[in-house]
Amino acid sequence: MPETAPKAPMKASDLLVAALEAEGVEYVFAVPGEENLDIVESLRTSSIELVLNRHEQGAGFMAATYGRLTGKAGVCMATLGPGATNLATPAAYAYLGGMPLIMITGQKPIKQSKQGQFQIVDIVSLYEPITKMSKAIINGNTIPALVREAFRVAEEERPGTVLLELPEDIAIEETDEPLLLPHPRYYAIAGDTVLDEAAEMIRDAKMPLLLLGAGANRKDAHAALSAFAEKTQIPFFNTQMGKGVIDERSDLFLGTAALSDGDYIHCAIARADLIINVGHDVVEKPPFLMEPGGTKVIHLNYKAAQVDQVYFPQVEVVGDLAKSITRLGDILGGPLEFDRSYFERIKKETDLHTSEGSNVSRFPVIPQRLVADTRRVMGDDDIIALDNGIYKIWYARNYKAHKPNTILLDNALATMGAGLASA
Ligand SMILES: Cc1ncc(C[n+]2csc(CCOP(=O)(O)OP(=O)(O)O)c2C)c(N)n1
Repeated sequence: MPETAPKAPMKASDLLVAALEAEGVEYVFAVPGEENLDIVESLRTSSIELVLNRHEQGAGFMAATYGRLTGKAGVCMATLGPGATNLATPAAYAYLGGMPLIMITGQKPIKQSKQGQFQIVDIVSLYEPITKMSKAIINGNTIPALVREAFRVAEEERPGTVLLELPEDIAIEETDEPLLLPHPRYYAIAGDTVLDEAAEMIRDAKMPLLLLGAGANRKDAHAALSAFAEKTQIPFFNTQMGKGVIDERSDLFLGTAALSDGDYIHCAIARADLIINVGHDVVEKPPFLMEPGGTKVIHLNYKAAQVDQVYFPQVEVVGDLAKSITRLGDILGGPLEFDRSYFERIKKETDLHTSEGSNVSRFPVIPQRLVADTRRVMGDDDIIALDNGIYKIWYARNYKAHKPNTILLDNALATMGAGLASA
């Protein structure tokens, strides 16, 4: 790994901020406290902008959304005790939602303290179940390795939350430890054997469907997936967090699995004999439920499937999503031949039903009209950020996303409160 030696011993908080700069951090979203003052001072003379918030939860949601949209970990900061506990909801939001987030929290001195247990909570243990990694920095010399590891863990598939706690007396230590610089990350490519097996299953299918989930929105898989659908002419549907991966104005789009059951798209799912699942994992509310002996599933993702009572795919194509799907399209060659008439009927019903009420002038406004009006005024690249409630379902079902990640909603923790901060 490349490394750079600092010119002279530096303060640990300066080294921490230098390590954040080396990771490309642009913003730290924070409600700082007394225990973060050294970091705040180190940030003041850095290239990183400190974005002050009114509540730690908002800072966490903002940083998580930065991570969700860029793939680079967003960073937020809070003080010890109550500041750190206020980050719990965004920690769980990013952990379940697969968003790279790094939370830096302060702490009282750990070598010698005259505070007793005032404001002391075991934050590192508290966060263990809702982070991918939760660690205290107990020696300034470990900062370069810990920060590099934090970014690796937060950003690597499946992305999520990391907590680093920096106590006051460690922040002022002197250290001459060199930085460890990041390097580009490449994911492994699925092997030919499994790709051939998947292609054979697709060729044998009588009514295959393509499903796009959150994982396909996290990475730049839009072009590869659009080309795959175009080439094979397999109809697709998506999860709420997979909206927009392929333009939903496509003739092949059958709808979003916004409701749990009983929608037109569920009729298509019930008839399908194979679902090619790209990027959905069981953390998001299930778009379909597998049953023993029922519809077969091919799982395409960066990681193998987490098995669940409702999810146990027969074939797993594990590796770089875009590369796997392009390879699969090459093997299949061209449009698949199968009877599409039922799926075409579903498409007609879905389009009819999701556009119903678009022009109804009633007061108070009905959800269908509100969604339609929002779509009318938004450009292709414009982003809407939603909170939670029934209205989110209306948007997920009726709003046609034209581009990836242009509808930001939470269908994993499904927390209220994230919408405004995300925006
Ligand atoms: C932090 C949090 N608290 C509570 C809930 C449970 N919850 C989900 S939707 C909802 C009500 C939302 O009401 P409103 O914002 O008026 O939207 P509507 O459902 O009427 O569209 C509640 C309390 C939640 N998801 N997150």
